Amino acid sequence: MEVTSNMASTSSFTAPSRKIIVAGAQLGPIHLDSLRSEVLDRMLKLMEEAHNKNVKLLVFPEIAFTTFFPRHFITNTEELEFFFERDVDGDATQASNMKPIFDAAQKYKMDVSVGYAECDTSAPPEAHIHYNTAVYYSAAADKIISKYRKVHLPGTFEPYERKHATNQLEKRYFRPGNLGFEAFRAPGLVASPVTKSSGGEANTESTLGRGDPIIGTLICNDRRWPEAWRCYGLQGVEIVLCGYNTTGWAPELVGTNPKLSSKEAVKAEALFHNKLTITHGSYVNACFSINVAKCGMEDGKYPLIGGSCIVDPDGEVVVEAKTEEDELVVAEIDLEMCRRGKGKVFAFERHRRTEHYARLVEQTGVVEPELL
Ligand code: CDT
Repeated sequence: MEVTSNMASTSSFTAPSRKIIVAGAQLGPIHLDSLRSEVLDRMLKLMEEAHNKNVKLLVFPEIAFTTFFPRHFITNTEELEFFFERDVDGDATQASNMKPIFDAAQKYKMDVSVGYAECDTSAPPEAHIHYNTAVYYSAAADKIISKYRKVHLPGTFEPYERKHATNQLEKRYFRPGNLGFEAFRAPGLVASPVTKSSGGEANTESTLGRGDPIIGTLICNDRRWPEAWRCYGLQGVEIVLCGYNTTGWAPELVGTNPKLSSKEAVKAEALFHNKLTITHGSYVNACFSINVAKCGMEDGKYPLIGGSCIVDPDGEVVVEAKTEEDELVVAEIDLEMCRRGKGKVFAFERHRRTEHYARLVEQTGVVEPELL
């Protein structure tokens, strides 16, 4: 039998490498009075460093260009609009703060995912329709090939009553994402992928795990929701990208364990919960994840955790940030590693029991069993 490039299961066939050098570009603190141009310079510096390390896919955090403004109660519309990026004619590659990022990505032939506060310009400006968004720019396609809008918005609409509480007003400033959890394939990242034009057909035995990488995006709080990971897992996701701004101290929001006696212990717990969610999500969906913080003490007194890391499909942390400053976390990942989990313990088609999962989509809050 003749061996063709899209035949995975023939014994004499050597599969092309599916290794990619990927990185998270952790950002240290950004303050209310930080200049956009300074932030942009920091981001471009990280991109240059990534390019020097031959990175082909780079992930920036959630709301990368400004301080994490949802901690502030802002009632003046103009003041609030300062934090939002406007797509020009629906094309974020032209948005003024973001264009230099995509230009550099094209120069370096590097894919980039970046989080930002989006003002939806397809609606009239007075409507102020805002989302917490991340876009994925593909260098090979030279355009944005995926947009994701954060679904799970944490916090409250009204500020907390306690005077010095740290607010989390995402429910006030953003709408819940309306684009769902749509995985996508990114071209140009692996050698000789099976494609439609090479005669491949998706979801056949011989093409599974041989196409262009399958990617899904989460934003911060989304990572705490296994449903979100599973939506991507069910699309065969191989890399999940997740930027975050996670507070190291906000008892009102987090429901901090009252036994923790110091702010350091509370922050350590926040770091632990971060790692718990991303290692779990990566393991049970047999995928890599690139998890990237904006971190450090913002606006003088609001701590954000670091802990940016790349996790493999076994749930192991491959590389982790050491600082709470601008820092790259880089790893070479082999997508072939996803096949083991996807083919065995998490072979969904063999082991899932959807006849028992109706509650997951029919019910939102908790309904306890009848009292005894
Ligand atoms: N930015 C963001 O989504 N922050 C939330 C805070 C929730 S606190 C448990 C997060 O999940 O990190």
